[in-house]
Amino acid sequence: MARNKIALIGAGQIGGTLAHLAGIRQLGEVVLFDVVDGVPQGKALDLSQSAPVEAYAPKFKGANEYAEIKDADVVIVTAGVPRKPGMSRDDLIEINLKVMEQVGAGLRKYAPEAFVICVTNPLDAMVWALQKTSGLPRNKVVGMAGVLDSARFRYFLSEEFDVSPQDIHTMVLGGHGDTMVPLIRYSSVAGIPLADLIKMRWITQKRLDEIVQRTRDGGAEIVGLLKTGSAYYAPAAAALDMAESYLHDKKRVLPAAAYLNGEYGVKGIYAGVPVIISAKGVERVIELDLTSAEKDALLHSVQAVKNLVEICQRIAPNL
Ligand code: TXD
Repeated sequence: MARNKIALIGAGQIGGTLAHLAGIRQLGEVVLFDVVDGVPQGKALDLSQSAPVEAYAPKFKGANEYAEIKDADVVIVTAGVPRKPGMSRDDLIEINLKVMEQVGAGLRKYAPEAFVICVTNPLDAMVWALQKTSGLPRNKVVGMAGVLDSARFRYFLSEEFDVSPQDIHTMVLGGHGDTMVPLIRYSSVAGIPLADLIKMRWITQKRLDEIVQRTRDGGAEIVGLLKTGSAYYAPAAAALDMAESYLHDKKRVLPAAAYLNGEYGVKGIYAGVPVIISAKGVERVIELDLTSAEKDALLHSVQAVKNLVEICQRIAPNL
């Protein structure tokens, strides 16, 4: 059986972690691409040398030429620059938009059939730009943020309740930024809604509000600690879950930045919503029956994404 090919555009912190996890999860052969000469090659060699110990069949390659990503099944894009302390995700827009133009051209030429997961920030605007510049079908280009934001929410709740994070389900909608919308009503511990857990005195509303805020600030908290960059272990794990759902036709229901074509009353931009990811790509956008307060919060977040997309269009009027 032919192996799947996974191309990682950007061989930095997240790219390297993605390659390692893809090896451990035996997802297929991995090509690490970067503009910096030597880094993807060095990481690929290092990873290949971990194979005898980890007991996986190695097939890692480092590259500086887009031709090497030819016919990739999945492409995960982390190319660009990350945040430093004091920066917002939106401060990255100008540099990373140029990067998306290059990556889009590479995808168009060498991997037009791929399922593409964008991770680069500011996420919702960059995935929009990547779809435009690559010209790939909208259901084959998605952004990763919701799985990470939900995982952060799950972890904080698991700490609070002292239960396994595995038994916690959460849903985070909207853009990947300060306006993201962690949905309390759709979050539960083994099916027990958070509202019931308040009644059961497991948590107070005030404490829950603090955890929601910590989730919104989850990325900045790590940037503040690391000082030299942003989170990479959890983002890589989250992006690979999306890749696996596509490669193995798992039909996972995951929050992702998906192209909205009228769903939630939004048209023409990407924003975080629950989707089903199958071998077809984004098979379906799930339209939740939101309360008016939830809908307002989502539309507020969508407005923040629209503002970023407008900045992109001012910088690159051809998009
Ligand atoms: O939830 C999410 N979506 C995110 C997003 C969570 C955490 C971090 N997120 C964003 O991912 C972050 O703000 C950055 O925009 C990306 C990548 O983060 P990472 O921590 O991996 O950044 P690095 O280590 O700086 O790696 C970026 C690599 C680096 O090796 C550069 O040489 C390379 O990108 N790079 C390029 N590769 C290809 N082509 C071009 N043009 C290019 N420019 C830089």
